[in-house]
Amino acid sequence: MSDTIFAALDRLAIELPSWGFANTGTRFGKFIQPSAAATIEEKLCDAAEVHRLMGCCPTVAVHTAWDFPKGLDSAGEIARRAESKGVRIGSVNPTLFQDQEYKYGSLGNPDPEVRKRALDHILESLKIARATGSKELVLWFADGSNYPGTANIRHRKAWFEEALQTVGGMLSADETMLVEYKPFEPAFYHTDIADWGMALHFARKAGSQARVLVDTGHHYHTQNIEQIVAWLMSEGMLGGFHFNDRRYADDDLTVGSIDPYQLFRIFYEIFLFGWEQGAPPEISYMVDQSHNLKNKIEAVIQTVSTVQEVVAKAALVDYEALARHQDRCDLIDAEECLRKAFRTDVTNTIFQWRESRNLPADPLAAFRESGYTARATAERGSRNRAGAASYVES
Ligand code: PSV
Ligand code: MN
Repeated sequence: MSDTIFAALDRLAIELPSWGFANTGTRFGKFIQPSAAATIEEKLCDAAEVHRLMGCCPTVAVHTAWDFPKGLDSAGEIARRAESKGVRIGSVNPTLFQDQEYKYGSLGNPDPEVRKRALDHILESLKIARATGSKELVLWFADGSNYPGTANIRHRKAWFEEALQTVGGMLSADETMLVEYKPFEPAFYHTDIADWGMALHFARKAGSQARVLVDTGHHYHTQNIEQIVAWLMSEGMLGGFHFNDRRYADDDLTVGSIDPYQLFRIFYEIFLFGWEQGAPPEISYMVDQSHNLKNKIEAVIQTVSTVQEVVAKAALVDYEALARHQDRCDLIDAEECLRKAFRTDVTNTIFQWRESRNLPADPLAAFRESGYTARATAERGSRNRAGAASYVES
């Protein structure tokens, strides 16, 4: 058992989002944490602290407008700072949703000037990716409309196709572009890339370097996410994940906090595919969560630990026996292969793996003992409190 789990954990790398360490909020407001990061420097420090404790988070996803306000000019320096802290810049996410110009969309905007601006921003993000050593662009669009009849859905589709083809055509063989989908929010009537079928369509149009990104929070209730994962893998089109959990919609809750079995079923499909192919598929695993109430770094440690637990369990499924049971339609025996693995307590084996890799067995306890939050509060607290309209000490 431990060899299987050790091998699975050795292979697992999880990218952390820079925005997961900053004070973010809901549309009803922000609750300020005095220790939260505000600058890219601080976000990199926080991510590096998680990597120091977990050993499996070597890269940090960045959002162009939030992390590179000076654009390309600061990119090389930011990459060097990341490396000096022991991490690297990972996926670059163009920010195509907050500027006033994007009120009616970015690549789907009826105004050709705005579409050009959005495309230029993606191309600038590609240059930033290259200057930081990143090989991945992750594209999420807030484009859509709120009322029937207000947008020409087909024209917008064509504008997306054209722009994504342009970006895809500029990528070299070692670069990828992942297209993310989301059924609604901020648009409430139609969304230009609303589901995995639309994302797959655009990724195919964009050429050989494009794939689909599955954000686990971006699905309707009861959607069978693992089936989407299985289909995308069988088409060679699954590029990556944004991990988080949801109860109602895109809630950005800690992955596995609501439905750990669903996360397990996703990894089961991935391991089954890898077992059949003789090698694990190449997939980027990224976290996309912003915690408003939990201590941000602790929540990220909890997140990464949860993914490790679920991966360890999925690795334990007896895939040979399972395949036999599936062929014979032995339903109970087949299902029990999953249930048995999911029930297995992998805690101690994960602790042993960490110790064997010179990592703290209990990273959450190690983080709390480190005094990091107190130091960050001392350094950042007065600025963070001053930046908040009203601040209540907890
Ligand atoms: C949108 O909800 C999303 O999932 C996209 O990945 C964004 O880049 C990210 O969240 C941060 O807002
Ligand atoms: Mn996402």
